[in-house]
Amino acid sequence: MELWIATGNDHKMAEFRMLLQSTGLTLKSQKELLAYFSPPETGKTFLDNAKIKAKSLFAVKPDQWVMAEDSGICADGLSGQPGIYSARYAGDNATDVENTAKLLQMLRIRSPTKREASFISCIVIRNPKGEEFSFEGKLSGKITEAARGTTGFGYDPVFIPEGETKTLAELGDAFKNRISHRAKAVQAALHLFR
Ligand code: ITT
Repeated sequence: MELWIATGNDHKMAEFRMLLQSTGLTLKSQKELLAYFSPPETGKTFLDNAKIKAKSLFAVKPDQWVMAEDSGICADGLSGQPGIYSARYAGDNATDVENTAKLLQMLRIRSPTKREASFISCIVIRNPKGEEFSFEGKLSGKITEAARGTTGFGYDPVFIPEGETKTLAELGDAFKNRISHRAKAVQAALHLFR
């Protein structure tokens, strides 16, 4: 069975491949479609945005299973920011390095000591009947004062999971995929594919 994933983010796609390996599903990315454009993420919550992405891909793949995810990092010292704006925190076409630099700078200015944060992943799945299912995963931890490590993507170099001393980007992909927000959300969804 095919599962179409509504993401243009290759790092997310690689993680989904690892996390869904045991299901035997054939994962297809929106990038395999000619002229598919991601919809504007106009929602106010992770769930809203994941629904928008799932609905948009389902419109062109109505006879398939479709999955979308919206995710981000919420810093307690910044009242939950950047949250749903994580991918574009430093501007619409910002790179991971620019977004991460902005997060460290904002914490330095507004909240140098309160460094708790969490990653959130919200997954929405639509089946060929058009039924919709949603799942959430959370990973708590804290934000470092400087980037460390080379694996993963996004804010991984500045995030230390609770109970650890290294950043996600130092702990490596295998470790991340055991404990991440995305792993937890996928785990909760697995029953749909059994
Ligand atoms: P799609 O919408 O096409 O899936 P995207 O990267 O724009 O790709 P989001 O809108 O969900 O995805 O934004 C997620 C951002 O949150 C992502 O770009 C990172 O900056 C951050 N993020 C999410 N999960 C992360 C993770 O596991 N590690 C590090 N940063 C993460």
